Amino acid sequence: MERIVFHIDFDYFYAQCEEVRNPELKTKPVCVCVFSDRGGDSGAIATANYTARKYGVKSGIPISFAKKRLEQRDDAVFLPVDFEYYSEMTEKAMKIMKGNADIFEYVGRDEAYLDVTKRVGEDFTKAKHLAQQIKNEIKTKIKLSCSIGISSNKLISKIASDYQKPDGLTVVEPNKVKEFLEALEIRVIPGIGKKTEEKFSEMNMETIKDLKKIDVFTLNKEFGRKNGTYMYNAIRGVDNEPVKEKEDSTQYSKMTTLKKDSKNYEFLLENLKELCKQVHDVIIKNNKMFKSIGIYFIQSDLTNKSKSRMLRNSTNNLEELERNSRQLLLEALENQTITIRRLGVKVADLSEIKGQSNITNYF
Ligand code: DGT
Ligand code: CA
Repeated sequence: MERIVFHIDFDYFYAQCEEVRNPELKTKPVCVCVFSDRGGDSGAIATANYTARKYGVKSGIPISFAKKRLEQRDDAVFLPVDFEYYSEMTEKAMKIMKGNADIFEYVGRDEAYLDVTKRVGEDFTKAKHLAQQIKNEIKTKIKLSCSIGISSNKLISKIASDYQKPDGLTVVEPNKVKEFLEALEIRVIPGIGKKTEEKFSEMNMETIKDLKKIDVFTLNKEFGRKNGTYMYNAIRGVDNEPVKEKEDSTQYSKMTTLKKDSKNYEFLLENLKELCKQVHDVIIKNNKMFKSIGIYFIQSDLTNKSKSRMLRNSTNNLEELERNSRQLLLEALENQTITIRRLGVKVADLSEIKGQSNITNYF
């Protein structure tokens, strides 16, 4: 059976999120910066919008370089990262994509694979329509643009989603794979880094078509059996990796609708404790630690409110979760005029517990 797989990747994600909450930024070069704690301009660019990229600004370069490159643009904007806000956007985006997939695999904060084989009845024309619908739904609901690659496997779809960015939609049907790949530069193959590319370049090999002249034995000898075979297959568009069900696990949250709308501390605290326990259970079950804690309200007029804080160290400790949530609740209630209808607790900035050294945290 021929599969149909989407790879969806959001365009200039952090910078686009910033444009969404402040549309005036759209015409300006926008750089999202990770300022280091040394002060001034020390730190690096996380990402930049396409206007800034025209001037050579890209992920990873020092903020000072970016400023230099944008010297002639006095409208250039440099914003600090706001991970919490981007996580909220990720969550919304993933929800829309998940609703449109037979199998949904979360990859990273702005990236996912969808197996849609069944719902489009193995039909590429229907698949293209579905992709357009997903793009429209994302645009209408959360105002973001993304690029989608469609093919019969994850590898080609990933390459295809990057083929026409931003706001791209690229379909590579099985009978077009050879033609599509051969024209591309070697570096589009995921996993082929700068060094490998240079190595081939020295051998006068620039495109995938050139690379096909090398047999699998030579590739294995040069790169080891695993990498060599991967490369040999990848440039021929061969990839059998299934799309595996995986959800966004960058944060866990639990929410409850209160028995009555209220802004009474004691009443809310009771509910909050229960929510902390539930979130903590999920954390332990998944073998995780968290570094940030948040509480959020949906108020009686259906508006939202949230408050969060970052801990000094990651933890999976229930008391710490309860204590911080309680403080956040107190702070939030300080000037609370309206009653609260639903209450939630969230932990984020998760990390994996490695080894046994943290076992005491369970008790
Ligand atoms: P694109 O997909 O080429 O239109 O642009 P982005 O910005 O979406 O790039 P992508 O998909 O590689 O990365 C997604 C987000 O991850 C990006 O908006 C910011 C973050 N990111 C990427 N590279 C870096 C980096 O080097 N440092 C930091 N702190 N964040 C990064
Ligand atoms: Ca992206």
